[in-house]
Amino acid sequence: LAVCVWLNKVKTGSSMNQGFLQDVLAGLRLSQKALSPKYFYDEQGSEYFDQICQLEEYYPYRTELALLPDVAQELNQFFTQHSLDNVQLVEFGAGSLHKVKPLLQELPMVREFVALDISGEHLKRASADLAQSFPQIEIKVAQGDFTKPIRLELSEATSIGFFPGSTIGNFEPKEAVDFLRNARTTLGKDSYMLLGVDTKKDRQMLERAYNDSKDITAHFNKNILARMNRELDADFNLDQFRHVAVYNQKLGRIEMHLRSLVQQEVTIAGEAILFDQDETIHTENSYKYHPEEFEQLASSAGWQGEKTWLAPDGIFAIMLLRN
Ligand code: AVI
Repeated sequence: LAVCVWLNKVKTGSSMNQGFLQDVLAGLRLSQKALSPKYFYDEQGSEYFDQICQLEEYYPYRTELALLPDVAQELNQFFTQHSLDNVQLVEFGAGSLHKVKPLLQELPMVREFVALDISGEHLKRASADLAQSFPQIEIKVAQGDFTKPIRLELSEATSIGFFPGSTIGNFEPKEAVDFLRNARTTLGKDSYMLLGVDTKKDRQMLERAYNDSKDITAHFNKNILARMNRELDADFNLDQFRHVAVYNQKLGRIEMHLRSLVQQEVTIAGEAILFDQDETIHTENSYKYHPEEFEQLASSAGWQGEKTWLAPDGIFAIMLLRN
């Protein structure tokens, strides 16, 4: 197998938990309680997310996946025209590695694939699978928190970053700029970046995607409470919280919250946290961008818009940026 676990576990067990506990306590001491959505993705949370991607209501996943074969074909032409015959693909937040397959199928110039994700076990399994389908490509996986600056020792090949799924929307716009600037440094001179961006659209379609009829998104959201119970010796009663997802049109983002149904006290690693009835923990933002708006944001991080592919009705965009 061509898989090599390369930067395996940038952060391991206890140091990861230490950071988790500190972030949780800091977030729950705020007047608007808040947790970072990156903590959704332990084993269980990554599994829930995979289930979300199979939901009829959750259009971003299937829409992007349907667009990718065309994108890949055009990228092939583009790389050929620009005589780029040695390319390494770097996926940020790689998760289950479903999205990279249509690219690898069409792009023979990709010799190396580097997958980064915060959930290492999930990624390791997925990459072993990928290696079987693409034995000619060198596959490297690294577990790490790509919301922070990272340094990868990349080869001399032309780098193309890949950040599908509109995960960029889970950053604050300012953090998205920081991420894109860091990615520019990571990927180096003459690199490219291919991103999935969920677009602004009517409220109904957006809110449906985050309030599915099978309640998988609710389980995904509440998993952050279950995870604190598992890892931080917390005593959240999941039945005492309700999943809430609404579109904040003014800020152009879906907001997910967990609303406390009663006044209650929860203990986390010995610290008592009080909840008023109806008080919420803000667990996620998912920003939506008009393509031009996103191009503007990317340009403030030093990237130039090269090409945009739009899904039918403009419900999702894939954008190629050039360093
Ligand atoms: C990973 N990310 C792009 C998803 C989103 O749509 O913001 C996470 C998600 N949250 C609820 N459903 C899916």
